[in-house]
Amino acid sequence: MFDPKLYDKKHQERNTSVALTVFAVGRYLDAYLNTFLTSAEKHFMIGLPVTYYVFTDLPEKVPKIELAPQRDLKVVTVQRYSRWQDISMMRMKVISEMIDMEFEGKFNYVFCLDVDQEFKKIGSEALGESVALVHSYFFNLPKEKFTYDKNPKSKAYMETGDYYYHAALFGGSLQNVKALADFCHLSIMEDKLNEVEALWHDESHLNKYFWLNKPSRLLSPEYCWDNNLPDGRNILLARLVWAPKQYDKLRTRK
Ligand code: 5GW
Ligand code: MN
Repeated sequence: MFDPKLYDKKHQERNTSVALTVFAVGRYLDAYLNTFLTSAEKHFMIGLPVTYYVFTDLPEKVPKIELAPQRDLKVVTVQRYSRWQDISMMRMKVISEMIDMEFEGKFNYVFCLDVDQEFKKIGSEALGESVALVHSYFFNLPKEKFTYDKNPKSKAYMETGDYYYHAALFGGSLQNVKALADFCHLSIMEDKLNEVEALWHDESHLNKYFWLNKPSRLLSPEYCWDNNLPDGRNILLARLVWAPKQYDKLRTRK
């Protein structure tokens, strides 16, 4: 195992600062945001300056959590799309715009996460120029099982790949995350023009991006583990865990 203190020391010397983006739109805010933020304050890049950017349609409902020194939280209002696929996909556009309008000059790295998860222990070892996460459902499966988009009409189409990446966490330098977000957003828009939608939405496009542009740092499924998986004995330390899915409650239309 690596020594996390060595990574922290390097980043403290370099004055590394990190932006963490998270979307909590509609019912996802009440269901997940408080656990996400309070666990991040305890277990995400402790010792480095971190600013949370919470994107929501319900800004007044963002929990007021107590922040440690050098930590900050900003709330950005976004529109709520009626289709959940669009809620998920529009994140790429918003992230790209934020990098240009807000992050440039303020941060060295940006990390983008799903809200339905809880931090256990993620340190500065996870930082890198271009960071991708191996999906915990596929790390021990053969490629034939990977759920890449298989429709040649979609921009996300890929015949084969190397890993199946999970879109619940990605990150890197501002420049690299901007390139990823632009690639995914433009591909999503082109698919819309062609009246197709990739199998797993933004995740399909992200997989295509990382197939064409290899990440510099690959995070193991420890970094986004689902405790319902049977092969947890191989996971020494679940560093981020999936919150229990509440699809019946959250995915039905009001
Ligand atoms: C709602 C219904 C179905 C799918 C997604 C949503 C949804 C997602 C939403 O209503 N509000 C919202 O903020 N999201 C954001 O998109 C959250 O940050 C969420 O973590 C992310 C991806 O959606 P997930 O977590 O339901 O997707 P999976 O791939 O983890 O199942
Ligand atoms: Mn999720």
